[in-house]
Amino acid sequence: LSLETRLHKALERDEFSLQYQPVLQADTMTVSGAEALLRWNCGGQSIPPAEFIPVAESNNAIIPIGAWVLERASLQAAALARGPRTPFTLSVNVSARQFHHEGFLNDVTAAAERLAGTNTRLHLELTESALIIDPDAATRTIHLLKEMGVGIVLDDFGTGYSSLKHLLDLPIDGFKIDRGFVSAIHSCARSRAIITALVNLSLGLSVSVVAEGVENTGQLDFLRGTGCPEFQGFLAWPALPLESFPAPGSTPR
Ligand code: G
Ligand code: G
Ligand code: MN
Ligand code: NA
Repeated sequence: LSLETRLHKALERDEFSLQYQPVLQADTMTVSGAEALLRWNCGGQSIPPAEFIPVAESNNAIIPIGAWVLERASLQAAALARGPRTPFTLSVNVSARQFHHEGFLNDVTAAAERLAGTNTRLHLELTESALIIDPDAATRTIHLLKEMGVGIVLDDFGTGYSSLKHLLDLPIDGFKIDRGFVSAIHSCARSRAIITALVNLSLGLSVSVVAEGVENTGQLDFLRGTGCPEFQGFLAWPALPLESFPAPGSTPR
């Protein structure tokens, strides 16, 4: 069977699961949030999202799959955040097609209602392609999400069709620094300059910024020096099954 065919049956066969990568405060090394990452176990074989998400996006399977991700993540949020003490951010990736689909706002509303009255804030991670497909529709949707208290974060910021005008025109709550920049911190002065500029931009705009793919203390020390407030990466934890997710406020090792 083709990947495409298997993907259409994967939901009814209950082959998807979510893992959660901890997001940490850079200064205290404490857990402050989680990014939900989709996993597909296809007949005992784990297929990486980089392989199946593009296929799901091209054949619209991403619509029911994306809805399932929002539902599952919001149902599991209480177990991740564990009690009303520490503010917690749950980040969910949203593909451009899903974002522009008619059912999307209903799915997010249902997810936001599950989180209401908890300490958990919902952030949706969008790539800028979602803003470019139909800028007027994207603007309307983002304003509606904002009214719901749902945050919009630009994923892989600076790697795609980045336009600083998005940050000017839209009520964006933050962006994520792509791990390509982070992995080059040690070897590339240009990467360091770009990261420094991105962090300064986020501070000037009073929006959040999370550095992705932090793998060693040298990278973390550099990021701290720039004032980057949050990070995720193998230095702290990889994506984990729900049962292994550390308590908010805890520190690795
Ligand atoms: O976990 P991993 O590094 O393999 O994820 C690779 C990429 O797949 C992520 O950076 C993300 O962009 C995408 N991805 C993971 N989970 C989801 C999801 O639930 N929805 C969408 N649209 N993309 C996801
Ligand atoms: O596409 P997106 O950036 O949303 O997803 C993050 C992806 O990066 C996930 O697939 C996750 O497994 C992967 N990842 C997370 N931390 C690290 C890291 O420290 N190093 C590397 N190489 N990959 C990472
Ligand atoms: Mn992401
Ligand atoms: Na990313």
